[in-house]
Amino acid sequence: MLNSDLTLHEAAEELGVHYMTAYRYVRLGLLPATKAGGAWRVRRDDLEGFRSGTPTTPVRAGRRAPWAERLESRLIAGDARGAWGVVEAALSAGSELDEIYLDVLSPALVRIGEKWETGEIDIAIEHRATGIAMRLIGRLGPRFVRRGRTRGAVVLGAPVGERHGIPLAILADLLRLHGWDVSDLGADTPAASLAHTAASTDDVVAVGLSVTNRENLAAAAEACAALRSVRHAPLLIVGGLAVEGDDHAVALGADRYAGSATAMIEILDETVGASTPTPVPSPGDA
Ligand code: B12
Repeated sequence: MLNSDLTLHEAAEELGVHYMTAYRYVRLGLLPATKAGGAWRVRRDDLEGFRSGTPTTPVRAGRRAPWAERLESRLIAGDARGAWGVVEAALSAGSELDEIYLDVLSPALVRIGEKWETGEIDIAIEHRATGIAMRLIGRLGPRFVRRGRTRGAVVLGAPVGERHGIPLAILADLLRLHGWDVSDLGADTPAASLAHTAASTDDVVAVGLSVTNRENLAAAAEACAALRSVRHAPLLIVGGLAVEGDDHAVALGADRYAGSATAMIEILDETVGASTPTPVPSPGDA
């Protein structure tokens, strides 16, 4: 009987809380639960784990809460509302917008990738989790936009064949937060289209190319060559899991390597953005 499932009503009763309170725990990712036949089920050991866990709140303690694990659990369960609940709870507990991407969503996706790689979860679960992750990014995106004059335009894209577009979407929002006007062309962009977009206006100061899958490195080199051929070629920065560092980036035909959004922001600040101050968020932003 130790690991027998409980209904949410039974779990609430054992915890001595109202059903809706228990439901809220599930939605916030605090109490692991799965949905079977339209009803929530809670494993006994998860209930015990929850019962013996350190009480959460106040705000500072909340910042250290394991939001990534909670989000991972909601993503794997296919629970879109619960996943958004975790994001909201993390924000209410004091997490910054960039932390939601870098310390909550990204580690959750990495863990999901590992679980897929080891066969712990099926590809369908990973695809469903990815869909929810994209919807979370869609909901958070507008909060990253800063008012006022932008510091310049940046074009982002991935080479032909590269289907990992989430890294770009995250990178785009993080750059927007720092005042850059970003055109994210997303995954699988033809080299000629990337080059055309980069050349379309004079205010494109940089292009960021993301390569996750090593099989797409040749296409990345082609994209770099096309971008190099445009008049007033902007600064070309490559990054992503498939790129091994500075020498590799230069060998692909780029100017610079950046392994993270922070590194790219620093490069932009040093090279093209020194004269343009970061717009200050207006009250009520984010
Ligand atoms: C979601 C996902 C998918 C989705 C992508 C959907 C989408 N719209 O993006 C789908 C299902 C399509 C997919 C497909 C595949 N995937 Co996949 N996928 C993932 C997963 C789970 C999450 C990816 C993600 O968004 N990560 C979170 C982001 C934010 O992290 P990130 O990539 O490190 O990006 C950050 C930094 O690196 C940096 N960065 C990234 N790019 C750039 C560029 C610049 C310029 C800069 C400055 C910074 C920068 O900033 C980002 C933001 O912080 C990862 C697991 C993982 N470890 O990430 C596997 C993973 C990337 N996939 C993998 C594999 C093997 C595949 C497939 C080959 C599987 C298959 N056999 O079909 C295909 C390849 C498809 C293709 N041709 O591209 C492997 C890659 C191994 C490798 N490096 O070769 C991983 C690591 C899974 C694993 N553990 O094995 N995948």
